[in-house]
Amino acid sequence: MARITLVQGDITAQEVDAVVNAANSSLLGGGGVDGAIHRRGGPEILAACEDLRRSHYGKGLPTGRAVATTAGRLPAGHVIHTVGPVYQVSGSDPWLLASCYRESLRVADELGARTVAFPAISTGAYGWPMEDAARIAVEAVLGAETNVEEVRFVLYDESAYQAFAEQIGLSEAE
Ligand code: AR6
Repeated sequence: MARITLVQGDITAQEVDAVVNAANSSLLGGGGVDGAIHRRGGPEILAACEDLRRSHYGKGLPTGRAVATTAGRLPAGHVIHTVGPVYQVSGSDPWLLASCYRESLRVADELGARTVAFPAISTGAYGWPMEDAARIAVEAVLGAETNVEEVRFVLYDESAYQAFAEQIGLSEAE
């Protein structure tokens, strides 16, 4: 079982074997984490995503799935792109959000990655409430069978950090 660590900061700065991108199905970029990863990682990542669209993912990457590319100029070894579900007040499927974490860890295992950094998938543009997303994320990671040794959640702000800290039983931010 992977050890969970928490960091408040920018996912593009993480020196890990793989960083996970909160992408969209097009794999062709966007705002938030996705925008930051492509900006800092450079055009090699987009070129790899375009190749994926031409080959295995002609219709795009389905929600809840994950796929790896180069990390370009990022300090990480690889980028694992996953597509979170859009939150809907009328009812959203937590299974799909959990699937993003499980599938990303499965891809990380295929890559031989031992350290993987995740953002809080779906909690920005896709609108999933942070506390609920944190619970789903931590449960999914703790329930995953993986060879990954460290899962690092990289939270952008203090309230996101606190939401994850509560889920893993830390009372105070360090
Ligand atoms: N490092 C860590 N966390 C960040 C960073 C960063 N550099 N930037 C934002 N966050 P989002 P989503 C936090 O919107 O909700 C894109 O346009 C942010 O505060 O990046 O899954 C894609 O192309 C929030 O808590 O991802 C898709 O179209 C969390 O990361 C769509 O947004 C996720 O926010 C995906 O939306």
